[in-house]
Amino acid sequence: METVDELMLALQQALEGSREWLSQVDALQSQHERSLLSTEDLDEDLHDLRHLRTRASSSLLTLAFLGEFSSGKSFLVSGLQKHLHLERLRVKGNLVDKYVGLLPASPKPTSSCPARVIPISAATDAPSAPSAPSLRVKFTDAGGWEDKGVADTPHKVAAYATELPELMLNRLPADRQRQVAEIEILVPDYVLPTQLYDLPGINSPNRVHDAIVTERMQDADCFVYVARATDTLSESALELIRFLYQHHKTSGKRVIWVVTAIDLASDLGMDDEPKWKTAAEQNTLYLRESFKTDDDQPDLDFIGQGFIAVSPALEARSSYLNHSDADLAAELATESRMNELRRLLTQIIEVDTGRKHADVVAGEAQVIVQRHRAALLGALATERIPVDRIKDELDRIRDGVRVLDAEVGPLRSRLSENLRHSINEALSAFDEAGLSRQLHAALDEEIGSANLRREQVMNRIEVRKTQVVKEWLSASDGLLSSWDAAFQEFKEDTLSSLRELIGGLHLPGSDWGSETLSMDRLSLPKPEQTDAEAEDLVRKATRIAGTIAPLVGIGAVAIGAATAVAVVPVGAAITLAGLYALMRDRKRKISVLEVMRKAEIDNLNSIPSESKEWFVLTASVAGQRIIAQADQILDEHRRQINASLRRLQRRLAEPETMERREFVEKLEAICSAGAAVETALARCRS
Ligand SMILES: Nc1nc2c(ncn2[C@@H]2O[C@H](COP(=O)(O)OP(=O)(O)OP(=O)(O)O)[C@@H](O)[C@H]2O)c(=O)[nH]1
Ligand SMILES: [Mg+2]
Repeated sequence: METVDELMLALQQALEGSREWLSQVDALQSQHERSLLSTEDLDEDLHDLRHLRTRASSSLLTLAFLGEFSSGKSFLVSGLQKHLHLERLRVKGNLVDKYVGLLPASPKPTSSCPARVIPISAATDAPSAPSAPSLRVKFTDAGGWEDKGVADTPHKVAAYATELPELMLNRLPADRQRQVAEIEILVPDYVLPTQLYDLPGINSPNRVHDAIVTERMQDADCFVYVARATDTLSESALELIRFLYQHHKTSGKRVIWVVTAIDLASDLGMDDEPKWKTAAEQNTLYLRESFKTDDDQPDLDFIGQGFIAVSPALEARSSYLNHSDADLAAELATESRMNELRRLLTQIIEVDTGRKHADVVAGEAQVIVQRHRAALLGALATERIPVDRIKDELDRIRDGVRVLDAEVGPLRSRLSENLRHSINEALSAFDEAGLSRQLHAALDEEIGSANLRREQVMNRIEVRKTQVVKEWLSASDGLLSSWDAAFQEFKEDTLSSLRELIGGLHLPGSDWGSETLSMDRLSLPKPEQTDAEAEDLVRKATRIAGTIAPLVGIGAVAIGAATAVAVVPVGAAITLAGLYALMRDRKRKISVLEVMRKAEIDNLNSIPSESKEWFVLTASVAGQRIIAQADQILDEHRRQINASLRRLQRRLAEPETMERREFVEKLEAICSAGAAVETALARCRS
């Protein structure tokens, strides 16, 4: 098997091949003044291919960083890409150190928004790709990303990342009243092909940020939990770690544990070990105590090898000293242990995420090439129709269009009905009473004798709930596996209905068409779905969900749906993260221990119905996504028909010329070149 490096090289070449091929199509149509593909589509797809090349070279791993306030996340994110720099300033006559990173850092808790640090490659991205980090901002009042220019000063980034009035003054005047949803820093010079998400904690006062955190957790391949080396983990961190636990349990994603700022804890303790070492060991021990499996063993899937210790600040100091004292600089770089963390990340790319990312990128590019090749084959076939048959062909297609247009509407309603049916079918496998019994069997005794006022005890109960629900739902005859089957059937039905409808009207060159209409085409989303599309999806899904399960208050539905969009991964296995948020939010108001226990035991009864509501909503969004994609495919088919009609009309009016013959020959050559481009992309898929 080829290495990830070889695979990436092949993918880059295949993507470049795809881009060149599309440019050739563009050249052919302008040279012969014939329209083959819409120029708008072509421009957009050329842009998407460029973007895919960037992703293929720079985004082989996505990490979501979480940790308590001021734990050192932002320093670490900047440091990993070697964008944390030490500056020595003279303040009131004294020399002081100042670290400057990509993201604002502050020793005081500030509520900052979610931030992404995305590597871009100047060679492959837009020709105008900047050579310095640049800032993009998404506001809550508008959909897309807005460019805010070079991220040259920490103040500029802080102006958008935080909502402190004195910092917001550094925004553009028009932006001062706006609320930021998320920021993004694009870095052209980076050391790891990794996207880094710096996330504020959960339960932020800002609902939008909460939803983005959930969404980013879904995107991420792995999570990084960051703790400071100067303290050890305590109960205050448990809620966040449990949140991670629930995400880990439902998604299987790995957690990397990091203690940072070890330069601040380098003095020796009683045992003659530096304090950071003790902190890392203590923290690992704490995890082993707090997260146990059924048989009372530490949950090693979650804990892994435990905490890794690093200091981005030491590495920044090392770079600062590199010119004046190379030996000391090398020593500090080793002491910072940052390369150990990078080695671990590189290993994850090599054994795990690299191929997965390559597969998705190649799949998205394949869909683009396939679409255009289908259109070109259609054009070619039209050109080959003998002159005396053109008029019949025109009549035949016009008749077919009438039939097609009449069938599209009913198909749409049938798909929604099928989805409802699939969800109900999956639900029939969901034994709510069984889950309730299981929860009581696993927890009643423990709760009955527990001191529920202790966070550690509550933690154990919450961990246990997570385990029971997860096991119940993912058992071989449980809700998730029956949904997987029902959803697969729904997708296959949708695909064959589409094929039937599209195949019903035989366009010139469309013998090849059914091949283009693959499951990939139906289930791979366009690279960036616009917010308007996502919102619309939520609305539709809520409608479907509403007719199946009675849902709690309207507010909860809206929030649930907003996050549900985010929690449905491509391929749509159901995740339950949002469900746990419901469990977590349950207020425990009762003060007497006995009553608390009883309430806690009663609470178990509501978990099955909450699971059900959550499932229905999440499954609806997954299904609506497929229906939206089917809609797009039909729209495109309609456009192809129109193009065929135009071409046939043009041929009727046009005499046979040398120019036309030459054009047809070139078109033939381009169609076969397209097949080769597609094969090259297919080879990059695992
Ligand atoms: N000496 C030293 N200080 C560090 C290091 N990492 C973080 N710090 C300090 O800790 C403070 C907080 O770090 P941040 O990176 O802002 O922490 P954060 O987790 O992003 O904080 P919030 O975003 O506010 O939650 C910084 O201002 C630094 O003073 C480190 O490796 N060494
Ligand atoms: Mg921060």
